[in-house]
Amino acid sequence: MTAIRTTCPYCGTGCGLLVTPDGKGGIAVKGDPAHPANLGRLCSKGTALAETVGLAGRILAPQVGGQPATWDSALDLVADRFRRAIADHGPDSVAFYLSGQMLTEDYYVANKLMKGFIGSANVDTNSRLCMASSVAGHRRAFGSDTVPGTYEDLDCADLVVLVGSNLAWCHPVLYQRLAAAKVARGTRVVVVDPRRTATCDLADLHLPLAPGSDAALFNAALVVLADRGAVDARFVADHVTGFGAALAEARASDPALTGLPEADLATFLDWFSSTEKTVTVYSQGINQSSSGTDKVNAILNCHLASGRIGRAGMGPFSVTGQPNAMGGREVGGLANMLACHLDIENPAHRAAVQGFWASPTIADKPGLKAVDMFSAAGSGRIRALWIIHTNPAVSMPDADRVAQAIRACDFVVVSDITATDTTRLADVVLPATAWGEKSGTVTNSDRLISRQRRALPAPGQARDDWRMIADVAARMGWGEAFAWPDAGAIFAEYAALSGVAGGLGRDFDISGLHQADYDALPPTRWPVSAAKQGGRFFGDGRFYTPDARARMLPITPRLPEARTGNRYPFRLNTGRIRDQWHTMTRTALSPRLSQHIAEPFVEVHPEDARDLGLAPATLARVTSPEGSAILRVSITDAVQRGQVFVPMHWTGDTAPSGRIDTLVAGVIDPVSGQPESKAAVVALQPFGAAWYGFAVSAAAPALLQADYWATARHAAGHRTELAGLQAPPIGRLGPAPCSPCQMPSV
Ligand SMILES: Nc1nc2c(c(=O)[nH]1)N[C@H]1C(S)=C(S)[C@@H](COP(=O)(O)OP(=O)(O)OC[C@H]3O[C@@H](n4cnc5c(=O)[nH]c(N)nc54)[C@H](O)[C@@H]3O)O[C@H]1N2
Ligand SMILES: Nc1nc2c(c(=O)[nH]1)N[C@H]1C(S)=C(S)[C@@H](COP(=O)(O)OP(=O)(O)OC[C@H]3O[C@@H](n4cnc5c(=O)[nH]c(N)nc54)[C@H](O)[C@@H]3O)O[C@H]1N2
Ligand code: SF4
Ligand SMILES: [Mo]
Repeated sequence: MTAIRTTCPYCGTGCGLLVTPDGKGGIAVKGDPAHPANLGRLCSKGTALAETVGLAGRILAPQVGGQPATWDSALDLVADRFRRAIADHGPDSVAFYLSGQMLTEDYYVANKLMKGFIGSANVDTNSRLCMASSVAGHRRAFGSDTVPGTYEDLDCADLVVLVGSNLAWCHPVLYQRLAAAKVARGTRVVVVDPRRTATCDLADLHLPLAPGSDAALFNAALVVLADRGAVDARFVADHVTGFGAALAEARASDPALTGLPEADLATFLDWFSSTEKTVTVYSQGINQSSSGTDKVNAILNCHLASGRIGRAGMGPFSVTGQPNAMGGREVGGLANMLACHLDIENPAHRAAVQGFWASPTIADKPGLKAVDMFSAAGSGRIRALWIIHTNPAVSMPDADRVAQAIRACDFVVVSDITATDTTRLADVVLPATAWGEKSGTVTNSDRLISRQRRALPAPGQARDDWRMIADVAARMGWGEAFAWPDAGAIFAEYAALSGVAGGLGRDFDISGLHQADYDALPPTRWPVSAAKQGGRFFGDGRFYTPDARARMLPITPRLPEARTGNRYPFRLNTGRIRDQWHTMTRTALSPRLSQHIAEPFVEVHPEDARDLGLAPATLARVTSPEGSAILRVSITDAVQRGQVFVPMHWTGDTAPSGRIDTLVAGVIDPVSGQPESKAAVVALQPFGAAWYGFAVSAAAPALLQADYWATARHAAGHRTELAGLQAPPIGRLGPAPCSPCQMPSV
């Protein structure tokens, strides 16, 4: 069979793939040499895609109240419950919680239904946990959520500063690209991260700054740019406002907040001030912070002051996490945006969107952001909630409370491909087609719009996400406005709306793309319009603010709050591992990917481990004011004293006591509403297991009752680690099933 050109469903690098179906439900996957994002390269997760497309565990039919149901009865119920909530309690009593992994077409339909027809802006997305601070920082500085540069800038920069980004594990193909640039032209690399990560292998300098102190670092950089004559006075005079106030505030801030050794700080400031071709890449170490938006603006200040923006080899570069995090921002997935980078607060923008949609209404104020949305679901303010393509019972901060809120909410619908901690709390579960079974577009970190193309048939009764939403819209009485025959027709409508936005002077304009282009659409960088094609933004010094000038902001560094004195003396940093994707519903299906790290862990500094009496490879109990977890101890000086690191991936299905978001407080950035996922406060103690064990089983273990267990795919089936506080009675360990785990003895 011939290979189908498509795009990887994992990270925002957006690698192109060549997928060849074998005709028996399987596929072979290769990197697409013609895709500009990866030029044929793939990472471990992309390479293992073929191992994760089987139908094991897939939801194949709608379920109502845990029982199989027909599509008609399930969709009638969803439409009826949403309609009743709106009639009785108003449009703001319903909400959608979406995902940066949805296709642009799915997002467009959901956003149109909620903002234009239901008339509420209660449509938010897991991008609130991910990109919201970057979005808010961009909008404050540029007047729009615009990523100025492209990946080519990494190829031709002289200095790349990676801030709060573990690129080696989280954007591995970009990391390989940077490594190649370093070999080719000696690019200097600086990693700014409290933790020594795999990415530091490439670094000429690692700055293990104090958690949350990035704004103090970039304020220091701004001062040095000014003092060493590296400010682009012309650019500032012609195109920037706020330089004086930002510099004054930067001078008032104390670089010692970073806790960095003076010599390392001085080296960084030397390199940063003297290298014109500097790209500052930033990710969750910046965004997931109670001062995330300020940190973003502290970085943008430096690039604006030095005029290092919009030209080859330089610029601030917020790399996106999910495959369509960028697309979701473009299409209006966030509760405080309209489609196509139009502003909800702007009456002319609202009128333009409503006019284009010929819709009965248009949301006129921002809706609830993720953390508030789930609080509202728990308190009865939200009566009907539809969760699509995300697993908030695991990934939201204060996850037990979020699970409680989903349980308490009158009516919850979840669209997923497999059973999860979230689907188990839903009134209605709708089976979605997965990657490989559906068609649409995604936008990656450098504004390339790429096609995902169908390579496999839809299994069972699974339906595309956009179609379920359109089916419900039709049942709510709006069939005509939601009557697209296919994803290409949705894209065409979206592209036309972006032309309206372009006409209003917005950056996002793809009106040059038409339905006829859709099937064969090659990776295409936006904008695509009569006025502009691809390329970088802001080289001409024109920004999207009313006076067309960028804004520098005075930034006062704010460290994470102490909250609870000495009872919780450690900072909990959380993040990702190389071979698992988020809540593991797909990557954990691959034995190969499970080999890298098979169990949740807590990284502890050797001196802290000694003081706490934690021995290597034993278990620790980690406690916060919100909850508690049991994790395997990994002793390493990659973390600093007083800090611990735990991965975010494990769930009720894979290691119930390793669900780390049950410990993370719902503290948010006041501007972006993004949670501080990287600086909770915790205490540690030995778990004190009376016994440890492991089991290898052909089938997935069921009904595990041990105090601690974690299970992973293995070449032989499944491997499960177990431990308990009480020694099992000796007599029970005979031929009968092992009592702690209820598994046949092996
Ligand atoms: N393998 C894999 N890759 C992925 C994903 C995945 O699940 N697995 N998910 C994708 C998604 S959605 C996202 S958003 C990206 C995330 O990509 P990254 O942001 O690179 O990943 P994280 O591990 O969340 O966090 C990055 C680093 O921030 C550091 N950090 C913590 N606090 C601070 C701080 O105060 N300042 C600074 N400077 N750094 C700090 C952490 O130590 C961590 O190493 O990854 C994408 N890629
Ligand atoms: N402590 C801590 N928490 C974090 C983070 C952190 O760094 N630390 N990072 C945050 C970030 S950046 C992110 S992006 C989130 C990610 O968190 P989530 O979005 O909750 O994680 P995923 O596992 O990607 O969830 C995707 C869900 O969609 C389902 N799915 C897969 N394909 C399809 C499909 O085609 N259609 C539908 N309808 N469903 C599908 C999957 O089975 C899965 O249940 O986690 C956030 N939470
Ligand atoms: S780098 Fe990201 S997009 Fe590329 S193959 Fe790996 S996970 Fe997929
Ligand atoms: Mo993310």
